[in-house]
Amino acid sequence: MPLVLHGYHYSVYTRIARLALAEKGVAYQRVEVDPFAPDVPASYLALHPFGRVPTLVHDGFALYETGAITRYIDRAFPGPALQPREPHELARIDQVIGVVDSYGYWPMVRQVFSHGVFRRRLGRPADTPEIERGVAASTKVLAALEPLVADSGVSLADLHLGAMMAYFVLAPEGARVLRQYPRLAAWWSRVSARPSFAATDPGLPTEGDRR
Ligand SMILES: N[C@@H](CCC(=O)N[C@@H](CS)C(=O)NCC(=O)O)C(=O)O
Repeated sequence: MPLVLHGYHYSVYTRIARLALAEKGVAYQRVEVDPFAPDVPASYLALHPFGRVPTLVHDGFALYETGAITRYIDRAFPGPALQPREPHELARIDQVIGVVDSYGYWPMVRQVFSHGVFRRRLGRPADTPEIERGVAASTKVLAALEPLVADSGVSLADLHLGAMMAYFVLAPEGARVLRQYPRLAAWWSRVSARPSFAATDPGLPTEGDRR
């Protein structure tokens, strides 16, 4: 049954879906879509009306929204379960994913990483006040996550948060925030060592990516 992931190489949300597929050991094809390009193909917009990435298409079944995609991957394919069954534990997983989506993505990725790392790599000016606002908002997010992360196993919450943390700590400002939270720092040491993280590492843009 064909399985296709439409996504952007540097997208954290695409990486979350790739992490789930890697943890399950599921083979798939990738189609590259840059959601920031001015000319996102109409064929992609037909799959995702908001023009974001990723979208998963499984044997004709098209699905967007990363939380829905990773839960689908976990339920539809064999391999290790990435969600517990116990209601309290499952609620914590869903809560962490919600916190990351609602409060973490923008400051951790779009403010601290994009301005502190990505834009600099592309030779674009970094907006220092934007980084500072991102650090302040991210500190609140990491403080909230400190008691919520698990200290063993792997779940969809670890993948969701992990994809964002991987970018966040590439900025020295982000790495400094993480050091203030010992449980989270230990969680990150453990989770980032998983083979799925090495297998899905997007790297950083090079001179050739400038546009
Ligand atoms: N709620 C969406 C968010 C996906 C998202 O924001 N993806 C980013 C890339 S990491 C994107 O497509 N951004 C394009 C834009 O902001 O225009 C999901 O969970 O899949």
